[in-house]
Parts: sequence; C-alpha cells; structure tokens
Amino acid sequence: MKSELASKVLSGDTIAAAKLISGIADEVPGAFEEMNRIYPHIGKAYIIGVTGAPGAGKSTLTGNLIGYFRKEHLTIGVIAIDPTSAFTGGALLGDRIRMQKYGEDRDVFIRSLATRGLQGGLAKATIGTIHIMDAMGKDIILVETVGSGQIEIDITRVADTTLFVMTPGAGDAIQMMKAGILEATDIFVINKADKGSADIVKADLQTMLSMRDWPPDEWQPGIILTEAIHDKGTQELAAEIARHREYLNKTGELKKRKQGRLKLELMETVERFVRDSIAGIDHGDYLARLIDGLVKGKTNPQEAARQLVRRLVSDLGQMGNSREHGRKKA
Ligand SMILES: Nc1nc2c(ncn2[C@@H]2O[C@H](COP(=O)(O)OP(=O)(O)O)[C@@H](O)[C@H]2O)c(=O)[nH]1
Ligand SMILES: [Mg+2]
Repeated sequence: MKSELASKVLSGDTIAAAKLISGIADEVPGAFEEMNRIYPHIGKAYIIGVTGAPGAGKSTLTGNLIGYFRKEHLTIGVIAIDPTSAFTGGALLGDRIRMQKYGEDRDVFIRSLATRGLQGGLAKATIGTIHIMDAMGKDIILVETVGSGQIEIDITRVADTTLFVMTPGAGDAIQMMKAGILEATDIFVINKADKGSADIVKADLQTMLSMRDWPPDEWQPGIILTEAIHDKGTQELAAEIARHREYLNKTGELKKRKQGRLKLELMETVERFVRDSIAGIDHGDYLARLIDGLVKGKTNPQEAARQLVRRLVSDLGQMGNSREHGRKKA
C-alpha cells in the first residue's frame, strides 16, 4: 500500500479513498498504517443509518435524501452494505439516470460493501469507510443496511440518527418488537404510503411506542410517511433528522454516540489483537495441548482460556521488557 494514500484521501481524492477502503476490507498490508493518518481528521461528519427489510425503499429514500442535502450544499458519503452486492442493477438510486446524475457529482461519494465473503471484516470495513469519508470532509454519511440480524455490524450502534424503513404490510410491526428495533430506532419511516393503509401502520406504531415508559427528556421516535418513488415526504424526513440532530447536540448525546462508536472499534481492535497474538504464541503445540486437555476432560474452557490469557500477558510483558531494554541500550 503506497504511503501517500492517506494524504490523497485527506485532499478528497476518491480513487485513493476507494483504494484505501478495499485495503482495509481485504486487510492489505499497510492499510492500517494509512488509517492511522486518517484518525486525526475524523469526528466531523454526521452519520445517518438507513435500515429496514429488503425492498422497503431504503435506496430510493437514500437517493432522495442525497438530492435534498445537495440542495443545501452539503457533501455526501454513501455506504451501502448489502448481502447481495448493492449497486449492480442501479439498486441505490432507483434508476440509472439518477445514478448518473450523482456519479458525476464529485460531492457525492458512493461505495458499496458486499457482506458476502467479508464476514468478520465487515464491521471494521464499515467503520473504516465511515472514517475515510469523514476525513475526506463529507458532511453527511448515509449508511444503508438490510435490517437487523442479517449483518454483523449493528448500524444502530454506529449511526447518529437511525432510520427504520417499513412499508404498509403484514408482519412488520410484530418483527419490530422482537428485534428490539423499537428501542434502537430514532425515526420510523413508513414508505410506499401510496399503497394505502400507511395510516393504520402509523397508528399501530404509535400504540406500541406509547406502551413504553419514556423518561421526560428522552427522544421519542418520530414517524414520517413517505412515497419515495415520488420523492414525497423527503422534506419532512429531513426536518425530522435535523430535529433529532438538534436533540443529540443539546443533550450531549451526540458526543456519547461518537464515544460509543470509538469504544466499539477499540473492543474490536482488542479482539483482533488478542487473536493475532494467540496465533503468535502458538509456535510449538501450545494450543494443541490445551485443546487436547479439553478433549480429555482434564480442563474446561474457562480454565483453559485463563491459562491462555496468562501466557499471553506474560509473553507480551516480556516483549515490552525487551523493547524497553533495547531502547535504553540504544
Ligand atoms: N409504490 C411504491 N414503490 C416504491 C416506493 N419507494 C420505493 N419503491 C419501489 O420499491 C422497490 C424497492 O426499492 P429500493 O429502494 O430498492 O428498496 P431497498 O431494497 O430497501 O433499498 C423499487 O422497485 C422501488 O421503485 C414508494 O414509495 N411506493
Ligand atoms: Mg437497497
């Protein structure tokens, strides 16, 4: 990975950004060093998660929001996380003409991350991509993901504002309760209002929301009706997003969400670090012997894990000592 990549990303170079995004997704050597030069420049973008069932209209709505924010001269990053592979077939913006329209707009940077084959790398790639777009100076980052449970990263833990898109149809409301979506959603969007019975869904949703005890100053999720294919309701949705953003700002919750994001990233980095370190001490047959002990019932996973971590800490301690030692000598 070329070392000037990060500087190019910081100057807004989309080709460099695309390269770095693939670099972190594929764990290309050097990509994480490049990322280290990105971190001092993050924390300014506003992150909007757009989630919901396939076909609910997330991509069409995302396209509408892009149009709205562009009129306000905001720069946009879009990340589509799709288990199938998002953009082929023009899925994001609904039709090719609109896709082309934004394809030529250098203030709209769109990347898709296919979840197939990415597995454990997905969370890291998503957060990394957010950081890259943030550091490029994008004002708003829209992250489209298929609803809860199907993807590794839970977008509600990453976004500042989470939209849950539903349609007038059976089953949605019940599913919501199960997945804990009610608690995690900031704004509900009932799309395809042209199909009728959106009001019924809204009433159901209101009933469900009213069954919860809301502490007096807590955010109560808004419900917005849209017809995304006709670009109807976009302004109301944007206004609700702005209202939520204001709430987050006023209450200090925005800072907390940013902290939460970094905590998630820290914990994932620790996990990766521990896994890599275990692989590092596994010369000889250390792990094999532990597992053998488990198979023979001489030890249990709790005890074996403790033993492994103790060994890890001791090895890391020695590494640290010899480094200190080396430094003193030099
Ligand atoms: N009738 C109707 N169809 C819509 C509306 N919004 C989106 N669609 C259609 O629903 C389909 C799925 O939309 P898409 O945005 O790709 O959904 P996604 O899978 O959630 O991203 C497409 O054929 C859209 O044209 C709407 O408001 N009304
Ligand atoms: Mg889509």
